[in-house]
Amino acid sequence: MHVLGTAGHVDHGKSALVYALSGTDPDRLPEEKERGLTIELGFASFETDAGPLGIVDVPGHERFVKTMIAGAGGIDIVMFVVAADDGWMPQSQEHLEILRLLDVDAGLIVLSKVDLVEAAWLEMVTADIRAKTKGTFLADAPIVHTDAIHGVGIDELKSKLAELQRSTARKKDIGRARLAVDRVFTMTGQGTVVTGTLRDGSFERDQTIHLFPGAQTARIRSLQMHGSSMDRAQPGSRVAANLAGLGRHELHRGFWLFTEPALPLPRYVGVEIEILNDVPFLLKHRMPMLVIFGTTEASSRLILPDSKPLVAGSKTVAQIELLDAVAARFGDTFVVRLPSPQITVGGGRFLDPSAFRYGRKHSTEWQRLRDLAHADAAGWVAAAVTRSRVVSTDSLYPFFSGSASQFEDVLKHGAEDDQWLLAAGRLIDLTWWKAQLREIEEAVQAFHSSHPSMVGPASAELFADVPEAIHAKLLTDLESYHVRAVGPALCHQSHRAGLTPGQKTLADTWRAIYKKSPFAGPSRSTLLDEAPEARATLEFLLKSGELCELKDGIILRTEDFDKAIRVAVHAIRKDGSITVGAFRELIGTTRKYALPILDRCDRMGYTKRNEDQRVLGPRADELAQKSLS
Ligand SMILES: Nc1nc2c(ncn2[C@@H]2O[C@H](COP(=O)(O)OP(=O)(O)OP(=O)(O)O)[C@@H](O)[C@H]2O)c(=O)[nH]1
Ligand SMILES: [Mg+2]
Repeated sequence: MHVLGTAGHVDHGKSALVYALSGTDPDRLPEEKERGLTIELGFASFETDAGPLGIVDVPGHERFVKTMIAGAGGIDIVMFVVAADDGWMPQSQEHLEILRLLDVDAGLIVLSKVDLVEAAWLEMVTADIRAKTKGTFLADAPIVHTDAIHGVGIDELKSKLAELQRSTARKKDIGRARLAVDRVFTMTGQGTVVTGTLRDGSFERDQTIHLFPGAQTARIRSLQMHGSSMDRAQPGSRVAANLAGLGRHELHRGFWLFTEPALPLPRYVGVEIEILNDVPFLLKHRMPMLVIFGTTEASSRLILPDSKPLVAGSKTVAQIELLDAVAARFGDTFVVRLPSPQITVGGGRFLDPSAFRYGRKHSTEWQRLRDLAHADAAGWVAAAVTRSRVVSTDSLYPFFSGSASQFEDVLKHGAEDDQWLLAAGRLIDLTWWKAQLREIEEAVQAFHSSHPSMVGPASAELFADVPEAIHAKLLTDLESYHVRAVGPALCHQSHRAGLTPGQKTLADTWRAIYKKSPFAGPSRSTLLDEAPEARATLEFLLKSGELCELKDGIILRTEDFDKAIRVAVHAIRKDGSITVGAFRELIGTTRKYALPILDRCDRMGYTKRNEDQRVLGPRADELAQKSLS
C-alpha cells in the first residue's frame, strides 16, 4: 500500500481535503477541532481505482514544522496544497524543501478553495506555483482545482492519485523492518499501542521487535492498519502495533521499532549536507543543530572541513556530532533545523559512522567522505575496510542499507575481486594484509641476522598491530612467506639458527661428549658451569631440537632419546612388559637416567606405568612400523 502525505501552508485546506477524500476528519484532538488547526499528525485511508491509500495529514503551521517532518518521513506520494486565495506562502516553500530533502519524488499539486477567487486570479496563482516548483520533483505535476466544502474536483483528484499510485514504485522491502514511532497511547484492555509508517520490511503478529534506543524487546500482540486487524503489515503501511511487554511510559515519539537489534551511530558521523537557498545567515563550525530523522530529533553540532562556514545554497560533506541516540543506515535522509531561531536550514544523508572527529589535518578522511557522497552501500563497505583494515561484519551490517543476502553478496564479491579476505567474521583489507605479511617476514629475517643464535623474534611483538581474532589466520598465511611459529617465536625456514664461532666450538665439544656416552652425559648445571657462552649455546641446541632436557636437568641428544623410546617399546612388545632395571641394562645406563627417560615416555604416551612394570602406552603403535636402528 502507498502512503499519501499532505503538505502546505497553514489553513490551506489540507485536512478538509483529507475529509473530502476519506470521510475521516484527521483532526481528532478537541483542541484541533476548537482552533480549526492541525497540531498532531492525522491519519486516514481510502480507496482509489488503483487500491487502498493511507494518508498522513500534517500540520501547516510554522510552529509544527518538526511534526510535519516526522510525518513526511514515510510517505510515497505528496498532495501539495496551495490555497487559491492565499497563494504561495512561507510554509509552502519550507514544506517543498523538506520533501525534496527527504527524497520524496512523486506527487501532485492541489489548488484549493477555488470557490473563493476569480478566474483571472487563479491564473496568476497557477503561474506563480509553476515558477516556485520549477526544477523540483513537482515541476510537471498535475494541478487539480478543488473546493473541498462543495466536493468540487474531488473525483478528479482521486483519479490523478490513482495514476500516481500506479506509477510510483512500491516501498523497498529488504526484510529489515523499522518503524519511527509517531504516537504512543494505551487502549483499555490492550496495553501499549504505537503507530508509525513501516519501512524496509514487514511486521508480523507475534514477532519480537527491538526498541531503540535501549536494548528492550517486546512482542507484537496485534497489528492494525487503518482500523482493521492484520497478521502482517507490508513496508509503506501505516501501522498501529499493540506491544506486549512494554509500558506506556517506556517509549515515546522519536523511538524506533526494529526487527533486528539496532546499533546506535557513534558520536561522530559523516554526512552530506545541503543548505537551503534562503537561509539568511552562515552555518558555522560547531553550531548546534537539530537533526530530524524519522520522528527522532537529535541535538547535534556541525563539524566542517576547514572549519569554514557554509553559505546558503551550498552542498558539502561534514560530520555531525550526535548528542542523542540515532540508529540509521547508509543513505538515510534527515532534515536539519536550528534550535534557535527555529527554522529549517537544510538536510542531508548519513554516509559513514566515524571513529573520531575529523579536524583540518584529516584530509584523507574528508576525501573519503566526499567519495562516499557518490557511493552506494557496497562502496561504503569497501571504504570501511580500506579505512579500518580489519573490520567485523557484525559492525558493518547494521549501517548497511540492503538486505542480508545483498550484504552476503557484497562480502563475496569483494573477496572474489581480491579487495579483502574474509576470516573469523572479519573483513581484512588484502593490500594491507600482504604488507603485514611482508613486514613480518622482513622483521623475522632482520632478527635472524642480528641474533643468529636465537630461534627468532617473539610473535606477540610482531603481531601487535593485528587484532587477536585473526592471529591464527596470520600464522597460516605466513607459511607462504616461509615463516612459522616455533613456540612463542617466529622463525624463517631459511634460518639455520647459527651459533657464534665460540658457541659453535662449545657445541661441538658437547656433541662429541654426548655421542660417546649417550646416557651418561653432563647435566644442565654442569654444562652451564663450563663457559660464559654455555647458556646461549644450550638454549639454542634445545630450541633447535638437537638436545632435549628431562627431569633434574638431565640432557640427552634427541636422537638418543628417540632410540631409547624405541628400545623400550620393542622390549615390551617382545616380553609384554619391562622393569626399570631391565631397561637400564638394555641401554647401558644408571637408574638416574633410566627413570626420567621412562617417565617422559609415559607422558608422551609410548609407555604406561603398571606398578613396577612398563607396558605399551596408547601411542606405542605410532612407532610400530618404524624399524629400530
Ligand atoms: N471555501 C472553502 N473553504 C475551505 C476549503 N477547504 C478548506 N476550507 C476551510 O479552510 C479552513 C482551513 O482548512 P483546514 O483543512 O483545516 O486547513 P489545513 O491546511 O488542514 O490547516 P492546518 O492543518 O492547520 O495547516 C477551514 O475553515 C476549512 O473549512 C475550500 O475548498 N473552500
Ligand atoms: Mg490540517
